[in-house]
Amino acid sequence: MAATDSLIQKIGKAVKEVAKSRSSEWWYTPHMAAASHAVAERIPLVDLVLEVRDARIPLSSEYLQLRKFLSSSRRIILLNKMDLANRSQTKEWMRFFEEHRCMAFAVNSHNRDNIKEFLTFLQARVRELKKKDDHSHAITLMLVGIPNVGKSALANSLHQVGRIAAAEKGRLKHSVVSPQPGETKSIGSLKIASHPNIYVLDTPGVLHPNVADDEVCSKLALTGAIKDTLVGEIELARYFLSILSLSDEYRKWEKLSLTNEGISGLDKKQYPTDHTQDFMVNNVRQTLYNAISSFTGCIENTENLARLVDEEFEFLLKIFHLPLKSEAFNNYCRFCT
Ligand SMILES: Nc1nc2c(ncn2[C@@H]2O[C@H](COP(=O)(O)OP(=O)(O)OP(=O)(O)O)[C@@H](O)[C@H]2O)c(=O)[nH]1
Ligand SMILES: [Mg+2]
Repeated sequence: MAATDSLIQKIGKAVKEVAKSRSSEWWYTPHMAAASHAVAERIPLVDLVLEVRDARIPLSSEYLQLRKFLSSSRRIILLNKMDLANRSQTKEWMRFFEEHRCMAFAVNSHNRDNIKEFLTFLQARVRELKKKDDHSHAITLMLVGIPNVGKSALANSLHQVGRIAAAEKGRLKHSVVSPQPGETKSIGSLKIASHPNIYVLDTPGVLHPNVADDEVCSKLALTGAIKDTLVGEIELARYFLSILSLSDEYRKWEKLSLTNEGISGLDKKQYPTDHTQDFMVNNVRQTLYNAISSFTGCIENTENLARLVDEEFEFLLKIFHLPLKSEAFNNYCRFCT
């Protein structure tokens, strides 16, 4: 998409700069190298590998190290965070993987019914495996993937809906889930079914040692596989706003019930305070909807798109009560010129 090219290049360049400097927070951290080795050692030992990808970027979030290991019959691709992806595009991706003879399943780790359905699918797969290989031992599945795609959330959800005794659920520890990439540092095991016993291994997220191309870097940064601070939060926000402005997604927000005055214009008594965040989200959406739909220039043109994004930025700074000329924003403007 030509209008976003310069942002993609900037983000790609920022990631490459960090990778070159090899600071403690670079693209491929020492703990990733160790984890990559540990995961590779276990691949031949486990019964199935569940490769978790981000449903919004199913190709860019591939765990590339798997390519050299597996026949597709021992791998299931999971498109996690399906709730954040476009539904019809996810269906197309599922068809794509089917055509490429890859087993794939779209999931939302936060949705209990969806996870139950997935567990049933897994148990059926395990029964097939047992028929073929006559396993008498417990079955082990391993979750692998790049950082922040939801491996630990999925491991916990499978354990929580797991077909195991209540006492086993209480005793076992859970994986730590975090919005920051790189949270899981070691391999952990959770039981998810009995008769036969099925265990799932949660593993640390690992990127490929070679830095990806600019567009992949940008997508990984935007969806949270790379720390925002590594890339530059303002570039990322601009990249997100550009994609949003060029897509039709914002049109869904037309009918939001907030007034143009936003939260400050609401009768706060009507709304319980613990829902403030929902109203903030609605307020942001409505503001962006108004900014994009009232913009008159052709946004396929790079300069016009940049102008629209500037306007959106100003509106957002107002909503969040941030100073219009913050130091970071000034530095960014200097960087752009
Ligand atoms: N909306 C949504 N968020 C999800 C889903 N699955 C996980 N998340 C969120 O994504 C973030 C990352 O989840 P984790 O489970 O910690 O990801 P991870 O792959 O284990 O990350 P690392 O341990 O860093 O490799 C958390 O904020 C989760 O709550 C999902 O299906 N939908
Ligand atoms: Mg994790």
